[in-house]
Amino acid sequence: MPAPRTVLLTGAAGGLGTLMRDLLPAHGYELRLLDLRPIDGEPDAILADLADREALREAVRGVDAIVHLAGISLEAPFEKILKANIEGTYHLYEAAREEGVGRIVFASSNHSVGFTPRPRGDTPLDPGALIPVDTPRRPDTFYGLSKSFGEDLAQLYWDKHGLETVSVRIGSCFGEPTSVRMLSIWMSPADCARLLHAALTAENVGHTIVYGSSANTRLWWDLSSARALGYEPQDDSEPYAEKLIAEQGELDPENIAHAYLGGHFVSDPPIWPY
Ligand code: NAI
Ligand code: 15L
Repeated sequence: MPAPRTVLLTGAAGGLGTLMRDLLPAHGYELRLLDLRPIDGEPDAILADLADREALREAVRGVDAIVHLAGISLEAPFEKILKANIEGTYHLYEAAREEGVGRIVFASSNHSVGFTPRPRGDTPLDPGALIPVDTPRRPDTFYGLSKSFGEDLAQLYWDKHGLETVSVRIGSCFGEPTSVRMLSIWMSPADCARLLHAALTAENVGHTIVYGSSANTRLWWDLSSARALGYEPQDDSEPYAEKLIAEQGELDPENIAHAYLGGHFVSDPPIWPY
């Protein structure tokens, strides 16, 4: 596959979309932007709902690849998740298939495996204790379930139609980690752009699932499938550890919200505001 240059970024108005709009062009991409919501300073952004197949077909026409971030990014009533994340992702894959787009990078989430017990032990963990990418899926919410669906959809479109996907189980991608859990699953925005670039350019990915995080000292999962794409994370949450642990304390093994990869999503998930 020739290196992609023109990339459709769905969810471009969102938190991660805004970060990636700033960082991906430096990796050589020309971005086409799509979201439900308008984007300040981007009059050419495509305003479309993932429910609108015709708009999606037009949006994907001629692009080399798609980075699919759009959708509900937290827990919500099942009907909303069904429409935006499950049906919406299906519509995007159909549009990509119909228009012959060869690759999608899908924003999956740690919440597709959120009910996996987090590893315990000294930091850094022994490599054998890290959660592997082929751990059984254990969604912690309807939201996590929709990401599991997206991963299976990606596998189907690879097996049946030869449409490649890298599914990135993103940990927490924000400017800084803000909780003790995030020390283990944080992905700096710059590392996220590096990982998306690797996922867009690696050869013969078929359907590959990777975890998305920086090279955190307190890492919980195995980054080897991401590294195999050529991803070389440069950042580590450790400089934030002392302050966050002083403020919040260490994770408490007796607290259900601290016991699993998905953190508080297993017990008291934050709810999508829209
Ligand atoms: P966000 O909620 O800030 O942005 C999502 C964007 O998708 C919004 O701009 C929204 O308008 C758009 N959108 C929602 N429904 C849509 C629809 N039906 N049609 C078109 N656009 C629609 O979320 P964020 O944090 O930017 O996350 C981006 C993606 O990455 C999401 O899929 C999320 O599940 C995933 N993710 C993000 C993580 C993070 O740490 N930020 C962690 C794990 C996964
Ligand atoms: C996610 O999947 C969410 O989209 C993001 O907002 C964070 O809450 C992240 O997971 C997390 O687990 O911290």
